[in-house]
Amino acid sequence: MKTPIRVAVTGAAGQIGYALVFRIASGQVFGPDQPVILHFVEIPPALGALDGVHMELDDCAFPTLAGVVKADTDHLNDGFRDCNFVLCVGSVPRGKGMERGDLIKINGPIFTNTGKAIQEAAASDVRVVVVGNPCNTNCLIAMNNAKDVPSDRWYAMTMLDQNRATSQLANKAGVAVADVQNMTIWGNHSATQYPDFFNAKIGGKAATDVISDHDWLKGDFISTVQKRGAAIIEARGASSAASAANALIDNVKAIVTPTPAGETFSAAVCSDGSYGVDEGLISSFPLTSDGKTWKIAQGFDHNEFAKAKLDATVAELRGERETVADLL
Ligand code: NAX
Repeated sequence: MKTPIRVAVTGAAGQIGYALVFRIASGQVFGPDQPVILHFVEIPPALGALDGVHMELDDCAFPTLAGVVKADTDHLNDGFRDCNFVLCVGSVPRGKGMERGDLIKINGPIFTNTGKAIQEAAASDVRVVVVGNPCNTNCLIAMNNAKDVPSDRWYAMTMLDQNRATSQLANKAGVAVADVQNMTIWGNHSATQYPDFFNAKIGGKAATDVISDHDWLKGDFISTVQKRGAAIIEARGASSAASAANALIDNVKAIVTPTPAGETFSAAVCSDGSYGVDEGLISSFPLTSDGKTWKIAQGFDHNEFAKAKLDATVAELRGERETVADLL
């Protein structure tokens, strides 16, 4: 057996956590011959529920689960100790009447502590994926509070948006989802995100050649992807959980697996200035991975329509960075 890898999940007793941890423990993420030690981090009031999740994990008797470590948020270093992956799912949800700016201010301090603890306690090869919203800016805060952890180790999740967009395109074109490639999400994981159908391919051809209804692409397609989270809440009475956990699994797999030639995946990473996105912002791009680190794929063209969309989402990220400037 290989040496176990350690994977921390914050907010592990929440609904995404419940849809996530069994799949990691079962070997679906890192493979059937890779033991995993799960580290769960929760706020003190959720520790009872966390014990229940732990009991259920024991009851699955997964051969790949090599241990469980539990810590509360007052002991983050214990939670992240020697972890190779830290999946930051936990955060305070947006309450009724709460503005996005309020949410950013409430969650910001959580991520300063998260960043510091990752730097102090996690493994030297740690990679971090932030899911808890506002995920781009939470990731920015954590990264800036962990200056010794290289900037290519930080990701905020836009894979759920990519998956949503991929399904929409496949349905419209009447093809399998596997036929859709390079479906990139640009910018912020928010209603300003830009799902880039111009550079998407369907069966190797430009999506705009396969789908002739360009009004749909520019209108309903984009707004359906942007507002899908709200539509799920409306229909289910609760926010996306299984699809979010699934996207996180896709995201981690995309990070640890070399990307096949010609393909890309979306995640928000620290901008190097590519495509005119301000350096240092955590913004979603088309990426390739060599299994260890990422590169921003170059050569994606943006016409005037796309440039306006990208500018709007980057402007929002810039504004969020200003809101949390004192935490960076
Ligand atoms: P839940 O409210 O079900 O679970 C959140 C869990 O986090 C709770 O168990 C809570 O006790 C815990 N928690 C709260 N503060 C914490 C802290 N400081 N440290 C550790 N744990 C803490 O929410 P859930 O539906 O699981 O969603 C989790 C987060 O994912 C939310 O912020 C949500 O907005 C975000 N999402 C992000 C998505 C993305 O694509 N990036 C999509 C899905 C989801 O909406």
